[in-house]
Amino acid sequence: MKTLWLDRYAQRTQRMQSSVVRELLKLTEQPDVISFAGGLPAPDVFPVKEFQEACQRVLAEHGPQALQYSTTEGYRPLREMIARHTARYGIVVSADNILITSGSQQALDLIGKVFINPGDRVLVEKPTYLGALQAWNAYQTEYVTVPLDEEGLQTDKLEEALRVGPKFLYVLPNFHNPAGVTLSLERRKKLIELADHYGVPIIEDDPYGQLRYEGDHLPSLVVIDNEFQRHNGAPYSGNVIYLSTFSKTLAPGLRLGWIIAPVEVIKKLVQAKQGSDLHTSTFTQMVAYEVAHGGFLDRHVRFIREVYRERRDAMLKALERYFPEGVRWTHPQGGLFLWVILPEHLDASAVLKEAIKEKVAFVPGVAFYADGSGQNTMRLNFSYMTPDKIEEGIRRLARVLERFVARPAVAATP
Ligand code: PMP
Ligand code: G9A
Repeated sequence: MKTLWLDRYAQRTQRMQSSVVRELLKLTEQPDVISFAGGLPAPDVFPVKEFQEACQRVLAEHGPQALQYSTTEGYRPLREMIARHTARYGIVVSADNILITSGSQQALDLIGKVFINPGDRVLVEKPTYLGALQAWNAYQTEYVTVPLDEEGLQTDKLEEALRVGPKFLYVLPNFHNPAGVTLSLERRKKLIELADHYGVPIIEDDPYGQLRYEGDHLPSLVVIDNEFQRHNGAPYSGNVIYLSTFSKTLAPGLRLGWIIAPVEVIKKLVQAKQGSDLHTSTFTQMVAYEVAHGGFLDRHVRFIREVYRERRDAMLKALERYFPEGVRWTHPQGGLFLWVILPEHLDASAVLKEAIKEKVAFVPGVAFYADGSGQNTMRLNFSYMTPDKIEEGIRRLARVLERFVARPAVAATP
């Protein structure tokens, strides 16, 4: 294409890439494809009727306000409701510590805009959420990585990475995307202690914390940091910025997330957001508040936990039954994903090409690695498909995998 534009792209665009999940979404929208790819909530649990009624109430009772521009910080009753909800989990903040964002994806972008200079290092887990990499690649970020295992981030490997002097550390303690693992309490404490020792702040991304299907709730890093700082005799310092979203508990089409941070940081993030979109949709915020407040959100979360637990169990059962020997996977206690590790010599991207022909899709794990490794891994989502589709999809995928596993490893050229 000959155009005056292409050679005028800014340097920061060089590492921008299309999201693999977003690209796969186009393909998996075909009705006959069984998709374990996108992190999509089950459409059959969306509270459509409640939204319909809430839209009518908002328009009838507050129509002009709902259709007007509003403050960048967000709709105050919604922020107050979020503060009440998080207080139950020990995150005690006021509405002034909360900024409503257009999905927590925007929160990641605003954090990049506010904190990252070209060439700055950010410490991420290996693997990590690909949307964070996509947001921060645009700010010319370099990454330092620390691997995960079944108990989450391997804190015994953290010190070396912290010594490099990262700007901040990005971590997903609950039901990790993509790995499905949960950071143990002991490691949470170790993480806070080490981050404090090396003076590195933390971004805690927690879209799935409420979606626990077994085991006990573990305290958020914000809570552990708060306790730790007090033990040191200091007041709460907000060393942890916390992100969450209504995408997985209400509906992702709302594009409603939030950031919890110290008031001074919120002020800077507000300035960054003003340059992006002025504010998140007034109407959407008011409707979400109307739906969620007064106990509905709690009831709804209890309901979707049941639905997703059944789907997770259906997937685990099908994996046991159909997947070939030599393939391993994680056992998530919550969230939307589990993580599959293929024998070392296999390439999950090649498996995907064959799987698509069998009308089943997943995300090859490599997209979640800041260092381009993880070729032999794949992410499976279990929330989007019904249990019978899950069983059928895993059966198809197993057929494909069997062909790969049966092939001898390609010997290295001497
Ligand atoms: N962070 C993580 C870890 C996620 O998994 C997602 C969505 N898949 C997001 C952020 C973005 O979510 P949203 O913008 O819909 O709130
Ligand atoms: O649709 C998206 O891009 C959000 C989902 C992210 C994911 O699948 O991890």
